[in-house]
Amino acid sequence: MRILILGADGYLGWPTCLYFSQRGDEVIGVDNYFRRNAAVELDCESLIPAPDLFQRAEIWEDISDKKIKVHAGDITDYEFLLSIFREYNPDAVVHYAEQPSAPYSMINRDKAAFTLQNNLISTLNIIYAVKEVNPDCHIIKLGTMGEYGTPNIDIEEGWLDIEHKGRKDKFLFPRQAGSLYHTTKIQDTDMLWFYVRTWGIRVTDLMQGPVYGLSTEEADMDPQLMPSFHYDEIFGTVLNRFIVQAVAGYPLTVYGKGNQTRGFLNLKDTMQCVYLSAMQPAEQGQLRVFNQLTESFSVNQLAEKVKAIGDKMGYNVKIDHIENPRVEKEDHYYNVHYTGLAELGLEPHYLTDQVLEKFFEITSKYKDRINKDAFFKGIKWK
Ligand code: USQ
Repeated sequence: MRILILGADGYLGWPTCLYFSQRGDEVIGVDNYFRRNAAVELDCESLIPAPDLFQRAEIWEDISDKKIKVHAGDITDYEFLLSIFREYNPDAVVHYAEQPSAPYSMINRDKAAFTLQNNLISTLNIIYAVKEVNPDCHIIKLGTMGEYGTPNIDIEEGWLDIEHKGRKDKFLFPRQAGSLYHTTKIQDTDMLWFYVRTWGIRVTDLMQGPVYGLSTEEADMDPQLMPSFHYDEIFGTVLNRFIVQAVAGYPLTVYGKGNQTRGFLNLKDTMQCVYLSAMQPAEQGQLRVFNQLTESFSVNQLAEKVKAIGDKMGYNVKIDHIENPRVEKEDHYYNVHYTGLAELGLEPHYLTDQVLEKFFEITSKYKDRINKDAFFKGIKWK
């Protein structure tokens, strides 16, 4: 398969390039280095020093004898994206090239406008490039579980059957996001659904929960192949933050009551989910939605797990409850249905004590690089 990975420099993008390449697919990776630049601007750089895409591709080629073609460029520039599609004519495109942070989108008007512009125009450009170059190309879009919010009913896998005044129909499951970033993902879904209905394109929308971890089969071959890894308030997801906080001797930053519950997955499972979706594509004229998570935890449960393993390893972990900077429900119902990816063949890597121990071991090697000022800057939702 010839696969185009947009956002190839990121936490998920780079390991995805390696995963497909290792399995014999032809990989083209594109990135505009937005996150690298934003991390410098906001003083919250990756824990692990990540060579740039060109250097990484060379390191990978030396190790594996496999080539990943890389391009630096901005896919909101339609001519640039079109030139990539024309040059490679991919069978599938994976869209990670979005501004991925809820706190970033809430910093100020400019960051909000950037998030809207980047996320919506990049998605629109992909749709147009697919139509213009190869309408059969499968779009794999990273959505988020945060599109659904925390409704007081079960969360179905993308769609909801509704009976109203004696008539029945099927709709996208109701969406109600908790940040402007999450809102752009809803808008993406709506836009993709419109073009699926209108142009008959094929789309898989992966509603992903927060991802944790560092280790993948390929990244474990050489530390220089590890993903960029953020533990700061802006780009770090909650469990990744807690591990690095524990290693640094910084009290774990549980926001508010800590009963907020989300669906999580191991980085290794993100790779599997995207790969399985690519190998078993959506039909033409289908918007296929999968809920991409393997287990649910509250923030308190995660903090307790990190403390238990951290203490066992001699870290003396403290847990702090700080005023919640976000506007979100701290007590809520959460029951998500997710069978689609398992049916495609997903074999989950659960959050075991061994996984946590290994996570501690890897991050502790980079202890000297931890910037404690990045743990909490206090970006408030209002
Ligand atoms: N939280 C804390 N303490 C922290 C950080 C977060 O209590 O130090 C809480 C948050 O308030 C929230 C939960 O942990 O209730 C999850 O926060 P998060 O920062 O791990 O995740 P989120 O901002 O929702 O975004 C992340 C990714 C995003 C992805 C999303 C999936 O950055 O790209 O879309 O996870 S989901 O959360 O299901 O919407």
